[in-house]
This record gives sequence, C-alpha cells and structure tokens, in this order.
Amino acid sequence: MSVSVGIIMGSQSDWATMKEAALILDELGITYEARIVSAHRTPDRLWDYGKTAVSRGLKVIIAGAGGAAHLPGMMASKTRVPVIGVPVQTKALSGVDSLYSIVQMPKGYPVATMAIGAAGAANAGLMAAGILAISDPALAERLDAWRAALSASIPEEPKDD
Ligand code: RP5
Repeated sequence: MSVSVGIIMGSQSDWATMKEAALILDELGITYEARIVSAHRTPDRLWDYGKTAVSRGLKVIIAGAGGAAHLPGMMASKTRVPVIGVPVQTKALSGVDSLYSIVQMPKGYPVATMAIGAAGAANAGLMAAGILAISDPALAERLDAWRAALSASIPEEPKDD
C-alpha cells in the first residue's frame, strides 16, 4: 500500500526538526514515510526518489534541509508532486541560509516554504494535511477538529507564571 506523504531530509541531524511534521501526520492519521535524501551526499537517491514519486503514489513531499539547502528545490525540479520546504535552523547562520536557499525558486518550479525550524516543520505537516483534505472528507473533519481544539486551548486572559 502506498503512503500519501514523503518526509525527506538532508541528514540524520535534521530529524529532530522534521519529526515535528511526522507528529502532526500521526495525529491526523495520515500515512507517511521518512527518508534521508541528501542533495549533495546522495544525489542519485534524490534523483530516484523524485523520478518515482508519482508512480509510488506520493501526494505531497515535505523536504527539510539546512545550510546550502538544495534538497527541496531539486526535488521540485524532478517531480510535479507538490513540495513543501522546511528550512532547518543552523548554528552558523540560524537558518537564514536555509530559508534563502529554499524560498527563492525560479519561476516554474515552486517550493511552498515554511518558517525556519520546528514550527515550520509542524506547519508543513498541517499544510500537507490541508492539501490532502481537499479530496478526503474524513481527513477534512479531523483537520477541522484539530484546528478547533488548538483554538479552544488558547486562554482569553494572560496569567502570571
Ligand atoms: C544539510 O547539511 C542537512 O540538511 C543538514 O541540515 C546540514 C548538516 O548536516 P550534517 O553535517 O549534520 O549531517 O545537508
């Protein structure tokens, strides 16, 4: 059976960030796989992943990378499956390097770029859920409930720590 979402990342070190996307997909009952696919260290793996994404039934790809973060853009060049990019926070430049590497795609090959770091990864999971919910009414209900629960958890008044 095929999975709906591919979560790919440039390195094992990205998993601490990218698992935030996986947690959201788990919460919403969305099937996914997680793979290390590096644009620089495993370019052949990237090529194969992109080449087979449609035939394998992937509907969304979430791609996270840090620094010279070419993975999301290269994946978008190789497949028409929508790619959501997550800029991983880096030590040297705080993830601004990752953000700029991912967000400035040339016309024709879009990457839906999220915020830097864990919030961006979680939002990537939610963005993937929103895309899949267009054609999955049961998932749409679960996503609506998830959003309503988050909203309900926000207090009206602040309190002292
Ligand atoms: C990128 O280089 C990865 O996406 C990662 O964010 C960064 C550092 O990788 P490691 O040196 O921790 O493997 O390719």
